[in-house]
Amino acid sequence: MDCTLIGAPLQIGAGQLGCEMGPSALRIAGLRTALEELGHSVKDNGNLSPRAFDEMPHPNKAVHHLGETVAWVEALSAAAYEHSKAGMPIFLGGDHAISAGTVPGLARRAAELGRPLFVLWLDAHTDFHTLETTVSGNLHGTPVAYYTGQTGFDGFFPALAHPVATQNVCMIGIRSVDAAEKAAIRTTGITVHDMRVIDEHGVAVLVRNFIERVRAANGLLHVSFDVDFLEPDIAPAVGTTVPGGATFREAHLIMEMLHDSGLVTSLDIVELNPFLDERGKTARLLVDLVASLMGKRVMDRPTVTG
Ligand code: HAR
Ligand code: MN
Ligand code: MN
Repeated sequence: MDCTLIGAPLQIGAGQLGCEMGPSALRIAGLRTALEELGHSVKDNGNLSPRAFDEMPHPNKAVHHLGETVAWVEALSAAAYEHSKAGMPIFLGGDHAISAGTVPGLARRAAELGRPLFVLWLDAHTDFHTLETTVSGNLHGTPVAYYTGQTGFDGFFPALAHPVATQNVCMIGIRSVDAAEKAAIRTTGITVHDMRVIDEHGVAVLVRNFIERVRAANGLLHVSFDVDFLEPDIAPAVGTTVPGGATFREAHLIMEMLHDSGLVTSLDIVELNPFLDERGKTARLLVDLVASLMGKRVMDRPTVTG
């Protein structure tokens, strides 16, 4: 496969600084080599930067860095559209606000191809606030509401030409949802698999069901991987750790199943804050997980049972 690495060192969407170093840490942890060893060709497109921007006030006084975020969203949307023309774009965040740009750009490409875009959202959080409901004002808590076309961004974020259908969004790993998000998400078609669902059923059946839906619809599949999806003990390098996350094997299994599906067309790796890491262990784990997504397996065959 032809992979394109696109750094998006956005950090002001999060409540603490450091995600700006995420793309560097992923590169230093050996992302390119890991992909090349699997036989992929890799082009590193370097890091994006936003156009010049002015700060924008918002009636919700909690909202901060809106002008800067909007400038990034525009740059990322254009880059995602461009780099999804051929090969597999891998966006190196940066905080999760980058997905407010990547997903709309990919949705535009999908619309052009006449195929639906599906999003697998691996996260502790639903990120379903609007500019009006966010209490923290941290805009990494808003991308899903934006790219699915909820009201509450009008006049601030770019108008959305191709909102992602809520029925095409599946969240796994959820364990921290604010009251306003909970109320809003209930009325949508978004599939929310919280940690309890994983405990009761295991990740495999959840992923398999979603993959089959994507396949049946001839969809493009974007995977958005937030570091806080993982259990904090194995992935401490994130500002919003929540206990009770996905284990090492659950995360790898999801990646391995996604690889075998052959359906994944793009990827975000977000919220890595190397300032909070322990000797690079989170960055290295993320590189290993991307390798699993891109074909690394223990035996040279998919797992066979029976
Ligand atoms: N819901 C909380 C807020 O809006 C926490 C959002 C945290 N989001 C991320 N990405 N870290 O998932 O502030
Ligand atoms: Mn997130
Ligand atoms: Mn999160």
